[in-house]
Amino acid sequence: MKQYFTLLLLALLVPAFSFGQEKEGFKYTSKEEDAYYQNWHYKPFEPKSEEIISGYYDDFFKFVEMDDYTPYNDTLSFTPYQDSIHRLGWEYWASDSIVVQHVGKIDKYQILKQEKKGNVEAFVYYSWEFENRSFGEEGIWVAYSQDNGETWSYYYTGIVQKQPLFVKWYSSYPLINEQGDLQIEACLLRQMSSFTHPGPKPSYQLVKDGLLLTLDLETLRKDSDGDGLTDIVEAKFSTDPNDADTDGDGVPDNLDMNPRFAPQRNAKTPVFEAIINNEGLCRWWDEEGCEVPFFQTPEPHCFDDNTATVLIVTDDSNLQCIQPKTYRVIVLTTEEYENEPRCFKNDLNVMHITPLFKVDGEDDTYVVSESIGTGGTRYMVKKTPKGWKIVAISSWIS
Ligand SMILES: [Ca+2]
Ligand SMILES: [Ca+2]
Ligand SMILES: [Ca+2]
Repeated sequence: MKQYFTLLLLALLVPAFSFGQEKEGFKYTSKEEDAYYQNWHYKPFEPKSEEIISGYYDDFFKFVEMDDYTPYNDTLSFTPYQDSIHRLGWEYWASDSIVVQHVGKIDKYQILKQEKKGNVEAFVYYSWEFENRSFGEEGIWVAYSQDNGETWSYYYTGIVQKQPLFVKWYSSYPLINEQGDLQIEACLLRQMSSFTHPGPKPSYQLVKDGLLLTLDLETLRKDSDGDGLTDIVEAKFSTDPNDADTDGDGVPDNLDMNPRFAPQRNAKTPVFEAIINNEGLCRWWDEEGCEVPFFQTPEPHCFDDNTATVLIVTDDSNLQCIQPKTYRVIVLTTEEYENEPRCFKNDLNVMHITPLFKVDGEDDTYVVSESIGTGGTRYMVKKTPKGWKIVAISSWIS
């Protein structure tokens, strides 16, 4: 959390820059690259219609209208715990001496609503793990303990706050119901303006108030194919909830760093892996010895709890089959992405990587750009007798 704010702060301070390493008088222009960006269809933000919002259904959880409810209130921004931290002011972010308090493994700062009933203790919390961080979106998760908080299980609900369900953390309605399931008041909001970086925040219109959302444990826990990813997470990843190994490469979905595409490597694949892993990249003055071999096979690497998950939408077969180390990649073709069956398409954190574009007037030389969040880098890629020499030539942070 603190790191996230530091990153945001850095993002505000650092403008676009070039490394000044391009050969003098040579700009690595590429007609292929120009054509790619000319065909790039930027879609400006448009609010969804009120009809779409009021007709919203959640793919997994039911909500019902209630008569007696806590009205939507857009002036309440912080939970009581967050508020107490904000009163400490900037010192909190600037100092490492303040110990962040946790419940289970979750920072109290992320907790929206918590309750204890007999041996059961549960809370609803925010996490950014599976959301699009460029948009600052907050996923709704549930933590559940049946032994007085000794051991905890954590479940993703698939709900993204305000997209369009808003979960009312300030509701006075009991969180744990008679069946031991979770319930929380909610409403439907319509986003009226786009996310901008660094701000201001988007505005929202209340479309339907007075809803009660039930987060039942059976649905939260359901893992139809037993691969360790719940059906809800598989829907977010566009993996098969009824097949433990979606791409059939022998690595189960929960461990696979690229669960949707089996490795079918070719000579260009290691270029994309080097860029994503930030490994094997050359400095400009390196004459030799840092090439990435053409058919380099990566060490087997499996997902662990510290691995971030990103979405890459691409039709480039060289890129689709990568086996990265630093990120778990969910790769969709543009057609798959356009036709996703989910009711509301709330993206994972999006990473953009272009294909390799041939540089005009040079042999065996390409440019490629990669970006995630608010920053990106453009690389020159040159074929050498042994492999690929990859050099960062410019970078930007907006
Ligand atoms: Ca599963
Ligand atoms: Ca699966
Ligand atoms: Ca697999």
